[in-house]
Amino acid sequence: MAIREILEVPDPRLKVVSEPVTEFDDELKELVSDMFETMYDAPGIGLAAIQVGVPKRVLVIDLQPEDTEAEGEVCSHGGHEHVHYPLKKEPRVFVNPEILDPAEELATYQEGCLSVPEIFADVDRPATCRVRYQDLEGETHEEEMEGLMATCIQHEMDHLEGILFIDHLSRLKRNMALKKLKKMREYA
Ligand code: GNR
Ligand code: NI
Repeated sequence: MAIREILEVPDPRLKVVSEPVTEFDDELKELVSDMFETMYDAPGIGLAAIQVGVPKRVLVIDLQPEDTEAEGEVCSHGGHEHVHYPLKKEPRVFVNPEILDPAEELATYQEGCLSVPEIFADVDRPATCRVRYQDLEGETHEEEMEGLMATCIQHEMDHLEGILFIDHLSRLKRNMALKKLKKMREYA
């Protein structure tokens, strides 16, 4: 297990179209295990192999919902209180994923990307979709996705085609985002 380096814009490797996986071997399992470790460390809710420089059609996702069944920790600041619950681990692996029947209805989420640090922007995407994918053993599955899961898998699928969420913004907004990132790096 190892944390791998996450590529950031403007690394040209982020524009590469990733290749299908054909061997469901130990190298694939090691890649996926490193991708989880890298994603949890970042932290993020999804990661595509190309973000660690491997041009293969492999995604990992863990939305890590709050475990409201578990004991929460009361946190108070600024006069109001809220409860923090531990995060539930729900690791998912998608090999050679395909999107089937995306809904016409769109949903808007504020997206971010580990390869475009500190930048957040609203992106519209089909609200639901079906995903056909293989698991680590090469078995094929199909699943209906909605909500944040649908958005996240579409964001990750874009990485496999060399597309970043900022590519969905107007040129003006994308240039503003990239300028902001450049400024932040100057002060870092
Ligand atoms: O951590 C991430 N959060 C996120 C939020 C909204 C929509 C998509 C994402 S994916 C992102 C991690 C990442 O860059 N995956 O490629
Ligand atoms: Ni991303």
